[in-house]
Amino acid sequence: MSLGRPLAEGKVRSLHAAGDDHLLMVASDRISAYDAILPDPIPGKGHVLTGLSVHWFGRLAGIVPNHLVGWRRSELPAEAHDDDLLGRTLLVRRLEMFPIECVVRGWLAGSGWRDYRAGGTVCGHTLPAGLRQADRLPEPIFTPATKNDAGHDENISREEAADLVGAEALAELERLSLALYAAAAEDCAKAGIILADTKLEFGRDRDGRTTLGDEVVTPDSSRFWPTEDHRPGESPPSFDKQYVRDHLDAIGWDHTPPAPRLGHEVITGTSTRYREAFERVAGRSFDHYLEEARQ
Ligand code: Q0Q
Repeated sequence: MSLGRPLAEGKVRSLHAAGDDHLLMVASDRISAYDAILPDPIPGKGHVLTGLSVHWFGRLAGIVPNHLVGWRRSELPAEAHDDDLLGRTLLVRRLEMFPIECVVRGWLAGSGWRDYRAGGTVCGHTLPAGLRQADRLPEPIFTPATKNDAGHDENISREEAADLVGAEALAELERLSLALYAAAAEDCAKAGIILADTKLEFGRDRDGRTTLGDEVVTPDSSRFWPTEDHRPGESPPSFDKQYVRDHLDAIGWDHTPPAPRLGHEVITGTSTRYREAFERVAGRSFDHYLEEARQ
């Protein structure tokens, strides 16, 4: 039995209907770098990112309800019982998603660093002068974004975000996002990982309750930096994608698709980094997570 045509497909994940009130979210082993999907899948990546979302949904449930219904074989519909799907498939409640991405930044990187260099502000937050790339911010900031027509994230001010979702809803999304980031960043720090930023998505459930959706604090939705390698002023090494980026830079790829092949060593090294990220952040064996997914 297969899942059939997806309702929606992202770069590395797909959404499938599971009755009127639920969806199946399936994570692939595809990896993207410099906005391009690479031709070589990374074995285990989809399972690691799904396992991390399962971990964080449980860990953060005290702050806000979430859309996760099940992930073990016994909790999934028959069409998701394929051994290849177990551990990388979530059954979630359908939500009315808010049309903004709720990004929280504790450190200056990516588009935050780009916007700060251009004008000293990020999403309307005025930051101290003289900050360097990868500097820690005085306090975490809520920096919403929307998807533009080309599908790229566009940073917007909190006022613009309020125009999209309403002032009261935005205040709640900001409060929840900052609380979720603080809790996750504290856990990551204990695991020797800087959670530089994370992107969260929320929706309303059938009772109108604000509910955490999408994936949560994964290497695809967040920047994970090994604490020991952090050097302010330099582009920090990504915990999971550094082998890939170093390889692509070393062969001089100009970031124009199609992306080049990765080779066995980079693929294997990256697969190992994902398993390591899971075990350090979730504090449990990746193999045990896979066994539990088959129950
Ligand atoms: C929903 N997406 C993201 C996406 C393609 C994920 C719509 N619980 C939900 C969710 C969630 N999560 C969504 N819609 C209704 N209820 C999530 C952007 C898109 C693949 C995976 N889009």
